[in-house]
Amino acid sequence: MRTQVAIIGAGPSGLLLGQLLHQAGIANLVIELRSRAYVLERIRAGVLEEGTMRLLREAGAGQRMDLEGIADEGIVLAFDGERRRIDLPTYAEGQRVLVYGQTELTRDLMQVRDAAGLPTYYEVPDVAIHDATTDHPWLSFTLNGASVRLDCDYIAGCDGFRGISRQSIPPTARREYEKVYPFGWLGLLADTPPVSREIVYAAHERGFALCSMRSLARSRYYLEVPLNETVDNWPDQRFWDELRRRLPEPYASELVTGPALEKSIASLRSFVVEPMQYGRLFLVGDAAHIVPPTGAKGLNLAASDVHYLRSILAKVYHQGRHDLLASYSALALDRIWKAERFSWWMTSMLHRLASDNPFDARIQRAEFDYFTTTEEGRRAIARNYVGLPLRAID
Ligand code: RFL
Ligand code: PHB
Repeated sequence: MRTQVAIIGAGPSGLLLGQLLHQAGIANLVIELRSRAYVLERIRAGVLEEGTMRLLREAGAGQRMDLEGIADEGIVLAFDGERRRIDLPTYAEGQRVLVYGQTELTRDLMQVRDAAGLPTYYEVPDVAIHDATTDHPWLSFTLNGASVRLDCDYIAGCDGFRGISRQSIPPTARREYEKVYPFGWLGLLADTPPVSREIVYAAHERGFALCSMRSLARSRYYLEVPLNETVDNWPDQRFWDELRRRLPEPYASELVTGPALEKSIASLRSFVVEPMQYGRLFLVGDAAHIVPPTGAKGLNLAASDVHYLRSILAKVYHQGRHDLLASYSALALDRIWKAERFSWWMTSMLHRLASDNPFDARIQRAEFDYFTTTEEGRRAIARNYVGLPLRAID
């Protein structure tokens, strides 16, 4: 088999990249370890930046997003019962964000890929990368029980944090930066009306809580929990009681509860690998970096990597600009490190830290006051939250 760009992973990075390359006239094939249903069942991100929305529209996958997504013009930050709203358009040059579930976005991308008749292989084990530093890289994998060789010009490693792409780069050719937080997020999805039309980030002495949504009839809530917690310890009633204790008024009294459709615990991590390329292998999205979900940046960073890689590849194929290939990692990392900083900072300000030192708690409070009450503080939060600009490639 042969294609121009072999894409490993059918998450948002792989599917978006595949569609945008196709529109630039570049052939590609997507290979995914899991089944289509499994990929669609993962409940993850919910907040899209305007740059991400533009890319999805460009990929022809923006129709349902534009109809069903919930535009969010503000976020609410709370600290021990006190609420402060940050108006996004006021402080971020008219920009806002859109609440639209990653599950829906993935479904839309799968549909446009199917409609364009582009090849995606699901449930493919044993993917391995070969000859990445030569002009003739290739993949091997098992398809319907048979060993297959896929020759290509370039490989996009879009296989998430636990994929094989990053691991295929020799340890001497990469450097990893990591911070693991001593808490996780317990998430709950329920068919109840969201307690607030805008996302609420609430710091509380019992731990952080987040109120989000998937639609005006479906809520998504999170609670900070110790790392060793298990979902079994959290029957629905305990979750709702704890959430109510951590939320400020009027949310605490207005919270509508109901049976959980899904409950899961995610650990929190900051991670970056440098560089994000090795010969003709390019890492995209979670394969190269992870942020704690507090800034809602993970999926949006994946989209910005896609923007840089497809812009470069389009110029390589259509204008012979091979010189641009070497610039991918540096271009992507510039934006990634700024989003890493913002996500780390939001996480540190709003979570009950491992430290029991009352000094740290006072610093968190002072930070919250400074950033939510001053013009420059609000501007810093809003501009980072709606997403820093994507650079054009020339
Ligand atoms: P994914 O989504 O992990 O997809 C990778 C795909 O690769 C497949 N794969 C392989 N395929 C072939 N061969 C192999 N050996 C393979 N190994 C793995 C996997 O099966 C999978 O299908 O990575 P991608 O595409 O880079 O997308 C990244 C996003 O999914 C991620 O950044 C976000 O979900 C992060 N995130 C959030 N991001 C936001 O922008 N806004 C948010 O509000 C937000 N909230 C969140 C989040 C992540 C969360 N969790 C659970 C980690 C909230 C949570 C709770
Ligand atoms: C979500 O809706 O799942 C969500 C929203 C905002 C975040 C993280 C997750 O910061």
